[in-house]
Amino acid sequence: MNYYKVENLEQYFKMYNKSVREPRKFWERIADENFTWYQRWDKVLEYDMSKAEIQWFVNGKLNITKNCIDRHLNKRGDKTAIIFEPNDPKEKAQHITYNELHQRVCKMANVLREQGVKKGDRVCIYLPMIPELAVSLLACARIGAIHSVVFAGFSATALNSRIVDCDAKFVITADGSYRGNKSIDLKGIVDEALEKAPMVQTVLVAKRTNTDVPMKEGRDKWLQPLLDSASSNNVAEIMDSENPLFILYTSGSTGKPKGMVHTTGGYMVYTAYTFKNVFRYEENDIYWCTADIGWITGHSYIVYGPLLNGATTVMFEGIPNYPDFGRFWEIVEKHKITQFYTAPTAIRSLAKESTEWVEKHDLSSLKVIGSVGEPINEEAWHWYNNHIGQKRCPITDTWWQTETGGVMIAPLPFVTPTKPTYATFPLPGVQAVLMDEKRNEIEDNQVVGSLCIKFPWPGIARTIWGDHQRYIDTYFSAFPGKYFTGDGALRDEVGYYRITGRVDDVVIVSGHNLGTAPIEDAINEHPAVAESAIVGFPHDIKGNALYGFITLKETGLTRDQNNLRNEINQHISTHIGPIAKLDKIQFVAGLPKTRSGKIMRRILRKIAEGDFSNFGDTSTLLNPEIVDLIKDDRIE
Ligand code: 7RM
Repeated sequence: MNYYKVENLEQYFKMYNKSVREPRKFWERIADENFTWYQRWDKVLEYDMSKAEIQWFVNGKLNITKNCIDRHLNKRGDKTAIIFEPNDPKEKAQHITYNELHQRVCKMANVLREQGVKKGDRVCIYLPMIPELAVSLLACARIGAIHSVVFAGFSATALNSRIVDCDAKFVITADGSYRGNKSIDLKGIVDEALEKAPMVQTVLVAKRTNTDVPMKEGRDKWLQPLLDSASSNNVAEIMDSENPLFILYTSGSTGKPKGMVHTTGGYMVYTAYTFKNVFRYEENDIYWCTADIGWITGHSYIVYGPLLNGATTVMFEGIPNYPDFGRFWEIVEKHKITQFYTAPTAIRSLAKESTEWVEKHDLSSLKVIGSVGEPINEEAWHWYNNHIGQKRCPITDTWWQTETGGVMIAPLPFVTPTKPTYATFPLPGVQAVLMDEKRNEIEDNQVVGSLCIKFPWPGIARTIWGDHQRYIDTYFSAFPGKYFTGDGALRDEVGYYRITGRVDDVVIVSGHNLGTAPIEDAINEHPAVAESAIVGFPHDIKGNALYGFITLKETGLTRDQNNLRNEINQHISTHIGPIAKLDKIQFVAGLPKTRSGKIMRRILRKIAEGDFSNFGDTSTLLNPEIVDLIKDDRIE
């Protein structure tokens, strides 16, 4: 049996069972067969869940960039590692081979060393989706510096708090960035962020928009001239398995963002293994994940996972609707994409538009399509399946988190039969369980519980930067001995998991526990509805009642609103039950979303309650202006 890649369902069960019986042997074989280590580990795993202390491949020595790049040079030196597809379709795409990537990463690594970056230093990377971004991550990893990428759509305030939190002395940014027909003054945002970040000594500035930006003497340096004079010979730092590779901030539901720390050995093994299995990757595939590298999805499945497998990975600078709604499909056709990985929010936004945008393009190169980031509702699943996968390409609905490092639950394409809205089976090596309020494992089907993982896997984050106690409290306290995901899920009769949404998205109405996600699913099936978000609000009689914020498709905008409200409630009644009917329905122009496409329900909850006092940290919102609009039209 090929240990690395599951070929059929029987093998899946065999491997799954083996991974539960002998987890150390299971992971050891994967780590042994597929990577270059300077020194093998003494012990596969050491852990104590009560203290949230987890170590994988203890005392193993490696450098992840040796595995991402150098290891491929003999066989794949001239193969394309990265295809850069610019924002403007008229600008030529760039094909960067493994040899070229090696050169560029070595040069950048030398520049960083010359600038004084040492092993263990934090380097904040605030770059658009240009090749320098991937190169910067890898250059940090090469010299043992800890990268902390901040998505280049975040505000100065958000950037500042992340720089300060990890005490980064170095920042890599660009003059500006392109996004659709807009350009953004990135350097200006950095300058503002640094007003209150005195620890930053050096800012390296890449050129993208060629705008004239102020350069602060002694602090700011243009990157290109430094790269031009740098040597392309670089000896990689020898890293311990458990040395931090990167910090990535994820917003908690309250409070300041959490700097999740991932370490080198386990993250490498986990992203490589999951990439190959989840996307059924084969040599010469052209793989495209539409995420931004500023998110974990981009770290694990644009950069590390694909490169560890010697794959060709696409970096797209632009957005789905520029210059028109066919951009994604044009790119699929142009680069003959074989695996396409995107988020439900993107799928829904494109599904609103005419299917002519899809039909204009040849999607026959596609083999596998994936979804990530939130539960994919039934309607979006079918649209994706019918129009993009053309019923030929299995959809892999991948459930995972910043904290998990890589995919945890997902159908293996051509192995696990798909089922709309189900993420299906946990991957071999992932011991998922559902827990009830009494902290007992749920054995029954169709019962929603708290999704936990009861054994460590190599990709798990090791701590929250600077706050290990918060790490313990957030993930290891609710269910002692287990990692608590914060998500609710149920299992069907064959053992498929369906993620029902964050556990805090449950509202108790007249004593009934109602998950808001299934109600949203039902509403979204109404032909006039584009998207919806449901929250609870206090109600004298029911305890809580439901408030729906709904955006309409073009066809819905001209309808009589009260008729539409009745229809939507009727629809909920027949699909879920009268108990789930909404007390208040507000049609809105948009929903407040984080920059990664997650609806910020916390704000909607406050609006529904009529509490406008403090919306908390809104610096991660993509569309903060929508909040006031929604507030003004609130239904009493
Ligand atoms: C990869 C990523 C994590 C949260 C997670 C879930 C939700 C992600 C799915 C999903 C249902 C999915 N990391 N989530 N994937 N819910 N089905 N396939 O998104 O840290 O940014 O978010 O996203 O609630 O806990 S993340």
